[in-house]
Amino acid sequence: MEKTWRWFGKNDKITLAMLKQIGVEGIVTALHDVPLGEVWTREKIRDLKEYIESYGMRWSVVESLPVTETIKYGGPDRDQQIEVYKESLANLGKEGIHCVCYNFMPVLDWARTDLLHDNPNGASNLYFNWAEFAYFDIHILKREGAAEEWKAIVEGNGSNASKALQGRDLMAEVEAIRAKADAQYDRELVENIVIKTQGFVSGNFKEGDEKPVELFRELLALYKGVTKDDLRNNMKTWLEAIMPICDEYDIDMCVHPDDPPFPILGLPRIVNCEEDIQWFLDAVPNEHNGLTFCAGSLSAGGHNDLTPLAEKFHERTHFVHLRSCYIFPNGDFTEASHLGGRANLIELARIFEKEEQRRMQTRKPSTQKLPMRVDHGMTMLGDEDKGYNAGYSFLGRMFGLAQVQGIIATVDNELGIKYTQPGFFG
Ligand code: DNO
Ligand code: MN
Repeated sequence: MEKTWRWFGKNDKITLAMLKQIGVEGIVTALHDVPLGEVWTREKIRDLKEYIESYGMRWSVVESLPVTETIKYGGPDRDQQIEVYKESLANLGKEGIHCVCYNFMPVLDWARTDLLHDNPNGASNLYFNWAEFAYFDIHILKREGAAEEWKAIVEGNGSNASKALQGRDLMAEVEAIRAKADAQYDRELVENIVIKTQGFVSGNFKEGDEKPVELFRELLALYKGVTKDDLRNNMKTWLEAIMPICDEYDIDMCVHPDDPPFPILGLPRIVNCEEDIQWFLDAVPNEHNGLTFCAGSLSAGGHNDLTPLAEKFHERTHFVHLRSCYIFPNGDFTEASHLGGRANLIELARIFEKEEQRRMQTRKPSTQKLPMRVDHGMTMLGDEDKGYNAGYSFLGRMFGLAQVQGIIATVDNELGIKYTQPGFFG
Protein backbone atom coordinates (compact mmCIF):
# COMPACT_ATOMS: atom_id res chain seq x y z
CA MET A 1 0.00 0.00 0.00
CA GLU A 2 1.01 3.57 -0.54
CA LYS A 3 1.47 5.47 2.73
CA THR A 4 -0.67 8.57 2.53
CA TRP A 5 -1.81 11.35 4.88
CA ARG A 6 -4.83 13.60 4.94
CA TRP A 7 -3.54 17.14 4.59
CA PHE A 8 -5.84 20.13 4.60
CA GLY A 9 -4.04 22.39 2.13
CA LYS A 10 -1.51 25.17 2.21
CA ASN A 11 -2.89 26.61 5.46
CA ASP A 12 -2.54 23.30 7.31
CA LYS A 13 -0.09 23.79 10.20
CA ILE A 14 1.16 20.27 9.50
CA THR A 15 3.30 21.01 6.47
CA LEU A 16 4.36 18.83 3.56
CA ALA A 17 7.98 19.16 4.71
CA MET A 18 6.98 17.64 8.06
CA LEU A 19 5.14 14.79 6.36
CA LYS A 20 8.12 14.01 4.19
CA GLN A 21 10.18 13.36 7.34
CA ILE A 22 7.81 10.69 8.62
CA GLY A 23 7.61 8.49 5.54
CA VAL A 24 4.50 9.83 3.84
CA GLU A 25 4.50 9.05 0.12
CA GLY A 26 1.20 10.42 -1.06
CA ILE A 27 -1.23 13.16 -0.08
CA VAL A 28 -4.96 12.92 0.45
CA THR A 29 -6.62 16.30 0.13
CA ALA A 30 -9.34 18.40 -1.47
CA LEU A 31 -9.85 21.91 -2.81
CA HIS A 32 -11.18 23.04 0.55
CA ASP A 33 -11.65 26.63 -0.63
CA VAL A 34 -14.08 25.83 -3.45
CA PRO A 35 -17.64 26.25 -2.14
CA LEU A 36 -19.90 23.22 -2.10
CA GLY A 37 -21.56 22.65 -5.47
CA GLU A 38 -19.06 24.61 -7.60
CA VAL A 39 -16.83 23.17 -10.31
CA TRP A 40 -13.21 22.36 -9.45
CA THR A 41 -11.24 24.04 -12.23
CA ARG A 42 -8.18 22.56 -13.92
CA GLU A 43 -6.09 25.56 -12.84
CA LYS A 44 -6.86 25.12 -9.16
CA ILE A 45 -6.31 21.38 -9.31
CA ARG A 46 -3.01 21.80 -11.15
CA ASP A 47 -1.78 24.45 -8.74
CA LEU A 48 -2.28 22.20 -5.71
CA LYS A 49 -0.98 19.13 -7.50
CA GLU A 50 2.24 20.87 -8.51
CA TYR A 51 2.70 22.22 -5.01
CA ILE A 52 2.46 18.68 -3.59
CA GLU A 53 4.81 17.36 -6.27
CA SER A 54 7.38 20.03 -5.46
CA TYR A 55 7.83 18.16 -2.14
CA GLY A 56 8.45 14.88 -3.92
CA MET A 57 5.04 13.41 -3.12
CA ARG A 58 1.96 12.89 -5.28
CA TRP A 59 -1.69 13.84 -4.87
CA SER A 60 -2.90 10.26 -4.46
CA VAL A 61 -6.53 10.65 -3.45
CA VAL A 62 -9.15 13.36 -3.44
CA GLU A 63 -11.01 13.19 -0.12
CA SER A 64 -13.64 14.30 -0.60
CA LEU A 65 -15.22 15.57 -3.75
CA PRO A 66 -18.46 16.15 -1.84
CA VAL A 67 -21.77 14.92 -3.19
CA THR A 68 -24.21 17.75 -2.52
CA GLU A 69 -27.40 17.06 -0.56
CA THR A 70 -29.61 17.59 -3.61
CA ILE A 71 -28.01 14.57 -5.33
CA LYS A 72 -28.60 12.49 -2.21
CA TYR A 73 -32.21 13.35 -1.55
CA GLY A 74 -33.14 13.88 -5.21
CA GLY A 75 -33.84 17.62 -5.19
CA PRO A 76 -34.94 19.81 -8.08
CA ASP A 77 -31.42 20.83 -9.08
CA ARG A 78 -30.04 17.32 -8.91
CA ASP A 79 -29.29 17.01 -12.64
CA GLN A 80 -27.48 20.32 -12.70
CA GLN A 81 -25.39 19.27 -9.68
CA ILE A 82 -24.56 15.95 -11.33
CA GLU A 83 -23.23 17.92 -14.31
CA VAL A 84 -21.07 20.01 -11.96
CA TYR A 85 -19.73 16.82 -10.41
CA LYS A 86 -18.95 15.32 -13.81
CA GLU A 87 -17.09 18.43 -14.85
CA SER A 88 -14.98 18.41 -11.68
CA LEU A 89 -14.23 14.74 -12.18
CA ALA A 90 -13.21 15.24 -15.80
CA ASN A 91 -10.93 18.10 -14.73
CA LEU A 92 -9.32 15.86 -12.10
CA GLY A 93 -8.85 13.16 -14.72
CA LYS A 94 -7.27 15.60 -17.18
CA GLU A 95 -4.82 16.67 -14.47
CA GLY A 96 -3.86 13.06 -13.77
CA ILE A 97 -5.72 12.32 -10.53
CA HIS A 98 -7.32 8.91 -10.50
CA CYS A 99 -8.83 8.22 -7.09
CA VAL A 100 -11.79 10.04 -5.52
CA CYS A 101 -13.30 9.34 -2.10
CA TYR A 102 -16.80 10.60 -1.27
CA ASN A 103 -19.63 9.65 1.05
CA PHE A 104 -23.36 9.22 0.67
CA MET A 105 -24.35 10.06 4.26
CA PRO A 106 -27.29 12.47 4.42
CA VAL A 107 -26.69 15.76 6.29
CA LEU A 108 -24.17 14.52 8.82
CA ASP A 109 -20.79 13.14 7.83
CA TRP A 110 -18.95 11.28 10.64
CA ALA A 111 -20.15 11.91 14.20
CA ARG A 112 -18.68 11.75 17.71
CA THR A 113 -19.93 13.21 20.98
CA ASP A 114 -16.52 13.71 22.64
CA LEU A 115 -13.42 14.70 20.71
CA LEU A 116 -10.95 14.59 23.60
CA HIS A 117 -11.93 11.58 25.68
CA ASP A 118 -9.28 10.55 28.20
CA ASN A 119 -7.37 7.42 27.39
CA PRO A 120 -5.82 5.36 30.22
CA ASN A 121 -2.40 6.48 28.93
CA GLY A 122 -3.16 10.19 29.43
CA ALA A 123 -3.62 10.94 25.72
CA SER A 124 -7.13 11.28 24.30
CA ASN A 125 -9.25 9.74 21.60
CA LEU A 126 -12.54 10.37 19.83
CA TYR A 127 -15.55 8.85 21.57
CA PHE A 128 -19.20 8.16 20.75
CA ASN A 129 -21.64 8.08 23.66
CA TRP A 130 -25.10 6.90 22.62
CA ALA A 131 -26.87 8.58 25.53
CA GLU A 132 -25.35 11.97 24.76
CA PHE A 133 -26.20 11.54 21.12
CA ALA A 134 -29.81 10.64 21.95
CA TYR A 135 -29.96 13.64 24.30
CA PHE A 136 -28.74 15.87 21.43
CA ASP A 137 -31.40 14.43 19.12
CA ILE A 138 -34.33 14.63 21.54
CA HIS A 139 -33.60 17.74 23.60
CA ILE A 140 -31.33 19.99 21.54
CA LEU A 141 -32.43 19.23 18.00
CA LYS A 142 -35.93 18.46 19.28
CA ARG A 143 -36.54 16.27 16.25
CA GLU A 144 -40.14 15.25 15.84
CA GLY A 145 -40.70 11.65 16.92
CA ALA A 146 -37.11 11.29 18.16
CA ALA A 147 -38.02 10.11 21.68
CA GLU A 148 -40.35 7.42 20.32
CA GLU A 149 -37.70 6.23 17.88
CA TRP A 150 -35.08 5.92 20.58
CA LYS A 151 -37.52 4.05 22.81
CA ALA A 152 -38.24 1.59 20.01
CA ILE A 153 -34.50 1.06 19.47
CA VAL A 154 -33.90 0.41 23.16
CA GLU A 155 -36.90 -1.87 23.48
CA GLY A 156 -35.50 -4.03 20.68
CA ASN A 157 -36.62 -3.44 17.11
CA GLY A 158 -34.08 -5.81 15.59
CA SER A 159 -31.88 -3.05 14.13
CA ASN A 160 -28.10 -3.05 14.55
CA ALA A 161 -28.38 -0.01 16.82
CA SER A 162 -30.84 -1.92 18.94
CA LYS A 163 -28.43 -4.84 19.26
CA ALA A 164 -25.61 -2.44 20.18
CA LEU A 165 -27.73 -1.04 23.02
CA GLN A 166 -29.12 -4.29 24.36
CA GLY A 167 -29.75 -4.20 28.11
CA ARG A 168 -28.99 -0.50 28.43
CA ASP A 169 -31.45 1.87 30.07
CA LEU A 170 -30.67 4.61 27.61
CA MET A 171 -33.77 6.72 28.30
CA ALA A 172 -32.87 6.94 32.00
CA GLU A 173 -29.36 8.08 31.03
CA VAL A 174 -30.83 10.71 28.73
CA GLU A 175 -32.95 11.99 31.61
CA ALA A 176 -29.92 12.10 33.90
CA ILE A 177 -28.03 14.15 31.32
CA ARG A 178 -31.00 16.46 30.95
CA ALA A 179 -31.13 17.05 34.70
CA LYS A 180 -27.54 18.27 34.80
CA ALA A 181 -27.25 19.91 31.36
CA ASP A 182 -27.04 23.67 31.00
CA ALA A 183 -26.56 26.03 28.09
CA GLN A 184 -22.80 25.54 28.09
CA TYR A 185 -23.08 21.75 28.06
CA ASP A 186 -25.50 21.95 25.13
CA ARG A 187 -23.24 24.34 23.26
CA GLU A 188 -20.25 22.02 23.67
CA LEU A 189 -22.22 19.05 22.44
CA VAL A 190 -23.32 20.95 19.36
CA GLU A 191 -19.71 22.03 18.79
CA ASN A 192 -18.54 18.41 19.01
CA ILE A 193 -21.26 16.79 16.95
CA VAL A 194 -21.81 19.47 14.36
CA ILE A 195 -19.11 22.09 14.04
CA LYS A 196 -15.70 20.65 14.85
CA THR A 197 -16.21 17.38 13.03
CA GLN A 198 -18.47 18.42 10.18
CA GLY A 199 -16.89 21.78 9.46
CA PHE A 200 -14.00 20.46 7.49
CA VAL A 201 -15.43 17.30 5.98
CA SER A 202 -18.96 17.87 4.73
CA GLY A 203 -18.90 21.58 4.01
CA ASN A 204 -22.44 21.80 5.39
CA PHE A 205 -21.40 23.55 8.59
CA LYS A 206 -18.67 26.08 9.22
CA GLU A 207 -16.73 27.38 12.17
CA GLY A 208 -18.58 30.50 13.28
CA ASP A 209 -22.00 29.31 12.11
CA GLU A 210 -24.33 31.28 14.35
CA LYS A 211 -27.28 28.94 14.25
CA PRO A 212 -26.01 25.45 13.51
CA VAL A 213 -29.03 23.80 15.09
CA GLU A 214 -31.46 25.73 12.88
CA LEU A 215 -29.38 24.93 9.82
CA PHE A 216 -29.36 21.30 10.90
CA ARG A 217 -33.16 21.26 11.08
CA GLU A 218 -33.43 22.75 7.60
CA LEU A 219 -31.15 20.09 6.18
CA LEU A 220 -33.02 17.31 7.98
CA ALA A 221 -36.29 18.59 6.52
CA LEU A 222 -34.97 17.98 3.01
CA TYR A 223 -35.07 14.26 3.74
CA LYS A 224 -38.64 14.09 4.94
CA GLY A 225 -40.15 10.97 3.38
CA VAL A 226 -36.84 9.83 1.82
CA THR A 227 -36.54 6.10 2.52
CA LYS A 228 -33.56 3.77 2.42
CA ASP A 229 -34.68 2.56 -1.02
CA ASP A 230 -34.95 6.14 -2.26
CA LEU A 231 -31.43 6.88 -1.09
CA ARG A 232 -30.16 3.72 -2.72
CA ASN A 233 -31.87 4.62 -6.00
CA ASN A 234 -30.40 8.11 -5.86
CA MET A 235 -26.94 6.70 -5.32
CA LYS A 236 -27.40 4.36 -8.27
CA THR A 237 -28.66 7.16 -10.54
CA TRP A 238 -25.68 9.26 -9.62
CA LEU A 239 -23.13 6.47 -10.04
CA GLU A 240 -24.53 5.55 -13.44
CA ALA A 241 -24.27 9.17 -14.51
CA ILE A 242 -20.61 9.54 -13.57
CA MET A 243 -19.27 6.13 -14.64
CA PRO A 244 -18.68 7.16 -18.28
CA ILE A 245 -16.35 9.93 -17.08
CA CYS A 246 -14.59 7.49 -14.75
CA ASP A 247 -14.13 5.06 -17.64
CA GLU A 248 -12.79 7.77 -19.90
CA TYR A 249 -10.23 9.09 -17.40
CA ASP A 250 -9.62 5.91 -15.42
CA ILE A 251 -10.92 7.30 -12.13
CA ASP A 252 -11.64 5.04 -9.16
CA MET A 253 -14.57 6.22 -7.05
CA CYS A 254 -14.58 4.97 -3.48
CA VAL A 255 -17.42 5.59 -1.09
CA HIS A 256 -16.58 6.07 2.58
CA PRO A 257 -18.71 3.92 4.93
CA ASP A 258 -21.18 5.55 7.29
CA ASP A 259 -19.66 6.57 10.60
CA PRO A 260 -21.01 5.46 13.00
CA PRO A 261 -22.24 2.48 10.97
CA PHE A 262 -25.91 2.86 11.88
CA PRO A 263 -28.83 4.94 10.58
CA ILE A 264 -29.13 7.96 12.90
CA LEU A 265 -31.46 10.92 13.42
CA GLY A 266 -34.22 9.24 11.44
CA LEU A 267 -32.09 9.46 8.29
CA PRO A 268 -31.47 6.52 6.02
CA ARG A 269 -27.85 5.36 5.76
CA ILE A 270 -26.83 2.88 3.11
CA VAL A 271 -23.14 1.99 3.50
CA ASN A 272 -22.64 0.40 6.90
CA CYS A 273 -22.65 -3.40 6.64
CA GLU A 274 -21.82 -6.27 4.32
CA GLU A 275 -25.22 -6.33 2.66
CA ASP A 276 -25.05 -2.59 1.94
CA ILE A 277 -21.61 -2.84 0.39
CA GLN A 278 -22.65 -5.77 -1.74
CA TRP A 279 -25.73 -3.84 -2.83
CA PHE A 280 -24.01 -0.75 -4.23
CA LEU A 281 -21.24 -2.80 -5.85
CA ASP A 282 -23.81 -4.97 -7.64
CA ALA A 283 -26.09 -2.05 -8.48
CA VAL A 284 -23.37 -0.57 -10.70
CA PRO A 285 -21.00 -3.39 -11.64
CA ASN A 286 -18.13 -1.28 -12.93
CA GLU A 287 -14.73 -1.68 -11.25
CA HIS A 288 -14.49 2.11 -10.96
CA ASN A 289 -17.41 1.94 -8.56
CA GLY A 290 -15.58 0.95 -5.40
CA LEU A 291 -15.16 1.23 -1.67
CA THR A 292 -13.01 3.12 0.82
CA PHE A 293 -12.32 0.32 3.27
CA CYS A 294 -12.45 2.37 6.47
CA ALA A 295 -11.63 -0.23 9.08
CA GLY A 296 -12.37 2.31 11.80
CA SER A 297 -15.88 3.23 10.72
CA LEU A 298 -16.83 -0.37 10.04
CA SER A 299 -15.37 -1.71 13.29
CA ALA A 300 -17.49 0.73 15.34
CA GLY A 301 -20.40 -1.63 14.62
CA GLY A 302 -20.51 -5.00 16.40
CA HIS A 303 -22.29 -6.40 13.34
CA ASN A 304 -19.16 -6.02 11.18
CA ASP A 305 -16.40 -8.61 11.15
CA LEU A 306 -13.52 -6.84 9.44
CA THR A 307 -11.24 -9.58 8.12
CA PRO A 308 -14.00 -11.43 6.22
CA LEU A 309 -15.22 -8.11 4.83
CA ALA A 310 -11.76 -7.32 3.48
CA GLU A 311 -11.45 -10.85 2.09
CA LYS A 312 -14.71 -10.35 0.27
CA PHE A 313 -14.30 -6.81 -1.04
CA HIS A 314 -10.57 -6.20 -1.59
CA GLU A 315 -10.82 -6.22 -5.36
CA ARG A 316 -13.28 -3.34 -5.32
CA THR A 317 -11.41 -1.44 -2.59
CA HIS A 318 -9.50 1.52 -4.00
CA PHE A 319 -8.54 3.31 -0.79
CA VAL A 320 -7.86 2.00 2.72
CA HIS A 321 -8.27 3.71 6.11
CA LEU A 322 -6.40 1.67 8.68
CA ARG A 323 -7.60 2.33 12.21
CA SER A 324 -9.52 0.31 14.75
CA CYS A 325 -12.34 0.83 17.27
CA TYR A 326 -13.11 -0.58 20.69
CA ILE A 327 -16.76 -1.10 21.65
CA PHE A 328 -17.53 -0.85 25.38
CA PRO A 329 -19.97 -3.34 26.95
CA ASN A 330 -22.69 -0.65 26.94
CA GLY A 331 -22.34 -0.05 23.18
CA ASP A 332 -20.36 3.21 23.27
CA PHE A 333 -17.22 3.16 21.18
CA THR A 334 -13.84 4.84 21.03
CA GLU A 335 -10.83 4.70 18.78
CA ALA A 336 -8.43 1.97 19.79
CA SER A 337 -4.72 1.61 19.23
CA HIS A 338 -3.71 0.79 15.67
CA LEU A 339 -2.46 -2.49 17.13
CA GLY A 340 -5.62 -3.33 19.08
CA GLY A 341 -9.37 -2.99 19.01
CA ARG A 342 -11.84 -4.91 16.87
CA ALA A 343 -10.07 -4.55 13.53
CA ASN A 344 -7.00 -6.72 13.18
CA LEU A 345 -4.84 -4.37 11.13
CA ILE A 346 -2.17 -7.03 10.70
CA GLU A 347 -4.57 -9.32 8.87
CA LEU A 348 -6.02 -6.40 6.91
CA ALA A 349 -2.57 -5.21 5.85
CA ARG A 350 -1.79 -8.73 4.60
CA ILE A 351 -4.96 -8.82 2.50
CA PHE A 352 -4.40 -5.36 1.04
CA GLU A 353 -0.68 -5.86 0.38
CA LYS A 354 -1.61 -8.92 -1.66
CA GLU A 355 -4.31 -6.92 -3.37
CA GLU A 356 -1.78 -4.30 -4.42
CA GLN A 357 0.35 -7.06 -5.98
CA ARG A 358 -2.71 -8.18 -7.93
CA ARG A 359 -3.34 -4.64 -9.12
CA MET A 360 0.25 -4.40 -10.38
CA GLN A 361 -0.50 -7.33 -12.67
CA THR A 362 -4.00 -6.39 -13.78
CA ARG A 363 -4.41 -2.60 -13.88
CA LYS A 364 -3.00 0.39 -15.76
CA PRO A 365 -0.10 2.19 -14.01
CA SER A 366 -2.37 5.10 -13.02
CA THR A 367 -4.42 2.94 -10.63
CA GLN A 368 -1.99 0.23 -9.56
CA LYS A 369 -1.13 1.69 -6.16
CA LEU A 370 -3.49 1.11 -3.28
CA PRO A 371 -3.38 4.24 -1.10
CA MET A 372 -3.71 3.83 2.66
CA ARG A 373 -3.91 6.35 5.48
CA VAL A 374 -4.17 5.81 9.21
CA ASP A 375 -7.22 8.08 9.36
CA HIS A 376 -7.51 9.41 12.91
CA GLY A 377 -5.02 9.26 15.75
CA MET A 378 -4.71 10.05 19.42
CA THR A 379 -4.37 13.66 20.54
CA MET A 380 -1.16 13.59 22.56
CA LEU A 381 1.96 15.32 23.83
CA GLY A 382 0.75 18.84 23.16
CA ASP A 383 -1.09 18.18 19.89
CA GLU A 384 -3.90 20.27 21.43
CA ASP A 385 -1.87 23.43 21.06
CA LYS A 386 -0.69 22.89 17.54
CA GLY A 387 -3.84 23.70 15.59
CA TYR A 388 -5.43 20.60 14.12
CA ASN A 389 -8.80 19.26 13.06
CA ALA A 390 -10.64 16.87 15.39
CA GLY A 391 -9.00 13.46 15.23
CA TYR A 392 -6.43 14.71 12.74
CA SER A 393 -3.58 15.46 15.12
CA PHE A 394 0.08 15.43 14.12
CA LEU A 395 1.86 13.37 16.78
CA GLY A 396 -1.05 10.98 17.34
CA ARG A 397 -1.39 10.19 13.68
CA MET A 398 2.37 9.95 13.31
CA PHE A 399 2.39 7.37 16.12
CA GLY A 400 -0.30 5.36 14.30
CA LEU A 401 1.52 5.64 11.00
CA ALA A 402 4.76 4.39 12.53
CA GLN A 403 2.93 1.35 13.91
CA VAL A 404 1.29 0.68 10.57
CA GLN A 405 4.60 1.06 8.73
CA GLY A 406 5.96 -1.66 11.02
CA ILE A 407 3.00 -3.90 10.28
CA ILE A 408 3.39 -3.46 6.53
CA ALA A 409 7.13 -4.13 6.66
CA THR A 410 6.52 -7.34 8.63
CA VAL A 411 3.75 -8.55 6.37
CA ASP A 412 5.85 -7.77 3.30
CA ASN A 413 8.70 -9.77 4.76
CA GLU A 414 6.40 -12.78 5.13
CA LEU A 415 5.01 -12.36 1.63
CA GLY A 416 8.42 -11.91 0.03
CA ILE A 417 7.69 -8.33 -1.06
CA LYS A 418 10.49 -5.78 -0.79
CA TYR A 419 9.49 -3.05 1.68
CA THR A 420 10.91 0.42 1.18
CA GLN A 421 10.93 3.11 3.82
CA PRO A 422 11.25 6.45 2.08
CA GLY A 423 13.63 9.11 3.39
CA PHE A 424 16.64 7.02 4.39
CA PHE A 425 19.90 6.02 2.70
CA GLY A 426 19.12 2.40 3.32
C1 DNO B 1 -13.80 8.86 9.21
C2 DNO B 1 -12.96 9.78 8.44
C3 DNO B 1 -13.79 10.87 7.82
C4 DNO B 1 -13.97 10.71 6.34
C5 DNO B 1 -15.16 11.41 5.81
C6 DNO B 1 -15.34 11.16 4.33
O1 DNO B 1 -13.59 7.71 9.34
O2 DNO B 1 -12.21 9.06 7.54
O3 DNO B 1 -13.14 12.08 8.08
O4 DNO B 1 -12.87 11.20 5.71
O5 DNO B 1 -16.27 10.94 6.47
O6 DNO B 1 -16.40 11.90 3.85
MN1 MN C 1 -12.30 6.79 7.53
